[in-house]
Amino acid sequence: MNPRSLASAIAAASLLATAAPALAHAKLVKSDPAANATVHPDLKTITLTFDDPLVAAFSKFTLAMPGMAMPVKTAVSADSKRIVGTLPKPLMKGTYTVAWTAATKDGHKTTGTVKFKVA
Ligand SMILES: [Cu+2]
Repeated sequence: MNPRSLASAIAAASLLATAAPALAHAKLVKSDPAANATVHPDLKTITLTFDDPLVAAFSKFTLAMPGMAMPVKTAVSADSKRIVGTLPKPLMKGTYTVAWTAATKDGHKTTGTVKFKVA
């Protein structure tokens, strides 16, 4: 490779490196309850925190016990980084799965789950 094409290869590589963050999708950075935590039945809210601002209309989560959906009302926080779910009533003892969808302004959606226990 001559120096000139090497230089353009490096330029192309650094362009790719620069472009990468723009392609990044929202990643879950924190959850409350934490993954696999055991919490009390009087849990009032579930909060998921992401690394990128979310599009509120397409970002949410559901809550379920094995074979049974549980009511939860979700909303995206004012800073757009968190999805907060409000629980209308105390939870039964058992294992719960939070299944989330996080949408970012680039139109990409990421999904994932967080499990926790109520005891
Ligand atoms: Cu993306």
